[in-house]
Amino acid sequence: MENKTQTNFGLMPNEPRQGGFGPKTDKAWSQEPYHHAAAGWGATMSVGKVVMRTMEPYRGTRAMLTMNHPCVGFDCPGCAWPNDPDGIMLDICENGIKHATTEMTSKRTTPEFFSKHTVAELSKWTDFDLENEGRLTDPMSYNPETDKYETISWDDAYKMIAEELNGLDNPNQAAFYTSGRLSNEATYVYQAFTRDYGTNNQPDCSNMCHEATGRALNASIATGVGTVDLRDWRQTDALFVVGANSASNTPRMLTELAHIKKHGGKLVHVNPLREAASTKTIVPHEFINMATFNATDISGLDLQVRLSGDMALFRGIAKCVFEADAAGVEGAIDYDFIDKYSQAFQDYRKLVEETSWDYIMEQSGLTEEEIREAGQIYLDADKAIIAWCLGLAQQEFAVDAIREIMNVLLLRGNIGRPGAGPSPIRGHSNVQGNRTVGINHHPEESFLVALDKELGITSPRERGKGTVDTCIGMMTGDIKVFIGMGGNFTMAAPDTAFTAEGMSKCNLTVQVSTKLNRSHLTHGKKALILPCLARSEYDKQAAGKQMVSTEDSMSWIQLGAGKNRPASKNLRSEVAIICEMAMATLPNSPVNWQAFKDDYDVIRDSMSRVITGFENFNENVKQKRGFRRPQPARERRFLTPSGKAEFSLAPLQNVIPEAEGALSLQTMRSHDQWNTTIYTNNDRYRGVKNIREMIFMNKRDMKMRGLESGDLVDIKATAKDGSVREVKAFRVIGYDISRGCTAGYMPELNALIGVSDMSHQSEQPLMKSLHVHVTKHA
Ligand SMILES: Nc1nc2c(c(=O)[nH]1)N[C@H]1C(S)=C(S)[C@@H](COP(=O)(O)OP(=O)(O)OC[C@H]3O[C@@H](n4cnc5c(=O)[nH]c(N)nc54)[C@H](O)[C@@H]3O)O[C@H]1N2
Ligand SMILES: Nc1nc2c(c(=O)[nH]1)N[C@H]1C(S)=C(S)[C@@H](COP(=O)(O)OP(=O)(O)OC[C@H]3O[C@@H](n4cnc5c(=O)[nH]c(N)nc54)[C@H](O)[C@@H]3O)O[C@H]1N2
Ligand SMILES: [Mo]
Repeated sequence: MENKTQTNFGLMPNEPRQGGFGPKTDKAWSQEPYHHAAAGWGATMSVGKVVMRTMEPYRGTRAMLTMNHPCVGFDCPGCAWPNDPDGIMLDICENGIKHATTEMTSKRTTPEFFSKHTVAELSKWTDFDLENEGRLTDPMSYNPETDKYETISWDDAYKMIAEELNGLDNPNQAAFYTSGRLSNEATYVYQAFTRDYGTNNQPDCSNMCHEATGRALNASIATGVGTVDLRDWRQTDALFVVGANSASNTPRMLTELAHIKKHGGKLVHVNPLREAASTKTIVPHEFINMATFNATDISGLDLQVRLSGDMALFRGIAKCVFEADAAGVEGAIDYDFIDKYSQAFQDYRKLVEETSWDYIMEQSGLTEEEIREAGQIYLDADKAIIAWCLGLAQQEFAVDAIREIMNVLLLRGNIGRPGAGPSPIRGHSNVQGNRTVGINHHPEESFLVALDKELGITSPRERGKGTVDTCIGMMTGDIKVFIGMGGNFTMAAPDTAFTAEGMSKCNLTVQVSTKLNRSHLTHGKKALILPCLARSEYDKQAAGKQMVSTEDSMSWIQLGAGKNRPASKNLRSEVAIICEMAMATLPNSPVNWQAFKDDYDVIRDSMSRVITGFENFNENVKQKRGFRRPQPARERRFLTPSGKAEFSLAPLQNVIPEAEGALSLQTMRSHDQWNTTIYTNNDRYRGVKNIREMIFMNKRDMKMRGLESGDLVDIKATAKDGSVREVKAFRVIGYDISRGCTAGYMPELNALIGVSDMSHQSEQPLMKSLHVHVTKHA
């Protein structure tokens, strides 16, 4: 079979496109250091532009005022940062507003639009242009004869899905993807449907995001999530922020950084790049400061580790703690905690002692002095929190690295007491809730037992396929039906051309979406686009207006409801679409899908009998601020096999590319994008304008290669299996980034990530640790 290239699917143009997948541009690109504070007026102006472009100033403003007000408004569809537990009124941020207002656009992608454009033609559009057509209005079905999407009734669409699913030899030939936007209620019925149908093939965006976090924390302390919340943040003495670009990706976190600093707490930023959140900010709530450009200092110790050098840094911090203990510093190690609650402490001490400073320095890319400074900050703090995001979770040895962070926290009993603990920062607004309520391709037996008992079904026990295995399965023919609840699988997954080709081989692809994206164009032989309500819109079912819940990064679960009129009369809610799919596909199901669809309280009651911590769910979630999910580890009950918190004993692996001239490459987000949705070609805090097809490189590394800022380069990535992928004619830009490291944007650079190039610890694709060669464009 012919091996398709990027160009076949319009994934990468033949000609270099400076704006990448963003808007086309011939404006001059530029990059210069950004000297202003993060947030503040730059943010305000940028919001204004997006609101004007989507032509929704009124609805945008109204949305802003009700967003993140539990029970009154809806949860911001942006990131998973928690709402203010003490109730500051305007708990919103620039990127959340942008996100919500683009959802509320008045533009529509109608059947008339589809009648005017073939898929072949749309494939040549940029991803920006596709989404910029606005909200999808009607169910559409692909017609291979015309190469166009045509209208289909909802009933006929469900019939097609049922026929294809029931026509498979085995339910494991279907895969059911979830993007982290789905509410708890929709997620719960979705996972129940796929298990009633007969498969655990539940790839989700977590497989690319925080899978490593869940695995590491479970192994160490028997919980998949962080143990702190914002009240802990507000009383901590030291906060480590590792591998997160909070000014762009969780802007509301800036408020907390400022708060910690103001109260005398210490901040340590660990990042190969100097990101905006490590300097100064204007707290979005403080309007007087905004008006007077009065920035708050949020600087701290900045540690520019090499890519994946974090584990070595934390090993070094552990060394400092052990050294202080040996020197007789009282309380350096919390022996009460160690004795009572932990396992394998002495083995860990030995391991740390055996790791040399030289190796730690080499692997972290930091000096001993820098690491000792961080160690001292850690030792001086009675209460410490370590927070991390993708810079850590997407590493090859991420599970080991996160467990090393846990080791460091355990040494000083920094868990299960106020102001202390691990604090992973989640991405999508409900990605954490998706896991809590059952999306998992390797579910726990206890969950399946409870689910089966509640619903009268027999869930499959066989491990399902995650994201990478789904990509491979589509290519090998093991997966024949792909159903995507939200998201943009083709562009989010690794190895774009491979994934696109796999999708095109499926018998049926179904995308439940709000906007047109490339996953609709890299479709199966049969293909459906099913348009759904967005979170900002009201959802009316038989029992009246419905509310849905989400869980934030810090385990708070809240209820919300949209207020806006749906973008089209022909939209259905995600819950309704899933229940209707289930009823069409499984006519003999013991589950009362109709009751779930009619009244989401019924779903919540069912969840309360299945999910630990969800007892009295309907009642608890309807409290003014919702509730925090109970979590044994927060109370120092560690439900690991040993009943104790487990020190991990992983050796420090080499993270430096061995091939001559090879550099490490990480793929990250710009300020003006939401994953695969790109708003503009700018990246404000990194000072980048009008360009996305670029990589940052340390100036000394450029000099060694005879490169100057602005030169066109080709980037070749070598996967672990030896296969090579290449993108051409990107610009290289000199930047303050650690030696040997480069950085560019996802999803443009996903083309470089081999599909099988994943972490053997987490099954996550190596999105932050590619090995590349960069040469002048030939
Ligand atoms: N505006 C906006 N907000 C978002 C998103 C968005 O696309 N746009 N996406 C959402 C989602 S789904 C997620 S998961 C989160 C992602 O939030 P982030 O994790 O902040 O996302 P990235 O842009 O991938 O940035 C990774 C950061 O880690 C650093 N980094 C890379 N490699 C390493 C390393 O080896 N060590 C260390 N210490 N640092 C490293 C990078 O320099 C960068 O600062 O954001 C969420 N919020
Ligand atoms: N190279 C590289 N690749 C990455 C990453 C990286 O750092 N580097 N990050 C990974 C991470 S952390 C993540 S989370 C994934 C993101 O992967 P996804 O979640 O799959 O991608 P998104 O771009 O968030 O999805 C955008 C689409 O979602 C649909 N959508 C928006 N709102 C709704 C809604 O309310 N309901 C429904 N049904 N659909 C909606 C719209 O049609 C829109 O086009 O990408 C991963 N890919
Ligand atoms: Mo994510």
